[in-house]
Amino acid sequence: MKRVICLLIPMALLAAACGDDDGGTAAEPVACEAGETDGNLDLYNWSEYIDPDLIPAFEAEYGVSVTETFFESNEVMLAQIQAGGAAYDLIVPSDYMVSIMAEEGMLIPLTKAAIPNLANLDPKFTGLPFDPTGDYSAPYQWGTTGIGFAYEALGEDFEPSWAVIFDPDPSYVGQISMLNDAREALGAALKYLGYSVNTTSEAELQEAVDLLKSIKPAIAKFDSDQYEDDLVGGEVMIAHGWSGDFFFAFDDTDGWEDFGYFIPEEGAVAWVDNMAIPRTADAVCTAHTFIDFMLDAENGAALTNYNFYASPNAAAAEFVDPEILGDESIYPPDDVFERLEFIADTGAFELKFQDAFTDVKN
Ligand code: SPD
Repeated sequence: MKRVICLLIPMALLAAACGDDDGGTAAEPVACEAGETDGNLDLYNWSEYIDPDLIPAFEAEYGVSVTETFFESNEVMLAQIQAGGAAYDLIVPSDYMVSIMAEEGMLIPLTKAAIPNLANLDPKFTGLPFDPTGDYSAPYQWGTTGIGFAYEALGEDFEPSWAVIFDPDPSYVGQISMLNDAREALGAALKYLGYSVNTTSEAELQEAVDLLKSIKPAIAKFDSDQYEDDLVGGEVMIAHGWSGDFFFAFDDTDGWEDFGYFIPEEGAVAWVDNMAIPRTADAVCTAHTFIDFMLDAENGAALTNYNFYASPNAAAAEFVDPEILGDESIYPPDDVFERLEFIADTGAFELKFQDAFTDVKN
C-alpha cells in the first residue's frame, strides 16, 4: 500500500519519506545583471494573484512576453516541476515548499545584485526560517487561512471558532467547502484539536483524520480553486480558504455586506508565498528582472490593491489603499498574529500528511 501511495506523491516528498533524504545537488547561480533579460518569461503562479495590468507593463518595459500558467496547490506545482514538461522560469511556492525545493536542489540561488528592490522588503520578511539567507526566494504576498461565511448562515453574533466547520449547525450542513490541500485541511483540524499544524505525532494526525472523516457528510467539496466564487454564488455558506481570495470575491460581487471572513480564535495558518526560479528555467535573467519588477514599491502596492493580500514590501505601504492597510483581517494586529502558525517542512512526515488526506477523501 505504501508503495502505491508513494507513486502518487511528488518525488521531492518521496525523497525524504522513502529513504533518500540527502537532498539534491545544489543548482549553480547564474550571472545576471539588474534589468537583464534572456528570453520570454513562463510564469507559474496561483490563480488571480497578479494585477493583470502588471503583465503588459512588464512586457512593454522589457520587450519580452509573459505566459502565465496556474496551479492550485504547492504539491501540484511541485509535481509539475518534477515532471519537467514546461520549463517554467518563475514559480510562487509557499514557505514550506521553498524549503522542500531548495533542499532538493530544485531552485537556482538568486543573484541578489540583479534584484536591487530586495531592499524594499520589510525586514520582518527577510531571514525567514524556510529560507534564512534569502538565497532561494523573495517574498511575494502573505496572508492567513481562515473561514469565509455568509451572514445568512452565521448571523452577526457568532463565536469565531473552527467549530463553525467542525461542529456545524444543521442549517448549513452540506454547504461547507474545505481547501483541497493536505497541510491546510489537516492543519485546520489540528488547530481545532489544540495541536500544532506542524505536528509530527502520528496519534495527533490520526485524530485530525478522524475529525475530518466525521464531518465529511457536512462537506460539499474539497476545493482550492473556486471556493470563494461558490460562497458568493450561494453554492456553499461556509468556506475554508485564503484571506485575499474571499475579499477579492466580495469586492468583485459587491458582497461586503452579505459575506465575511474571520481568523478562528483557536489559531490558524499564516503563510508567505515567494518568487523562486526552478533549476529547469530557461530565462533565468528575465526571471530575476521580473522579481525586481514585482518588488518595486508601486508594483508591490498594485498587487495588494488588486488581490487583497498583505504585502511584504515596506516601500509599497504608501501606495496601498489605506482601507486595505487598516483592515485587520488583511493585516492582523499583533495579538491575532501571535495565534498564527506558519506551515513548516516536516521532512519525512510530509508524506504522512499527504497519505492522511488521501485517506480522508477516499
Ligand atoms: N489566489 C491566490 C491564492 C494564494 C494562496 N496561497 C496560499 C498558500 C498557503 N499554503
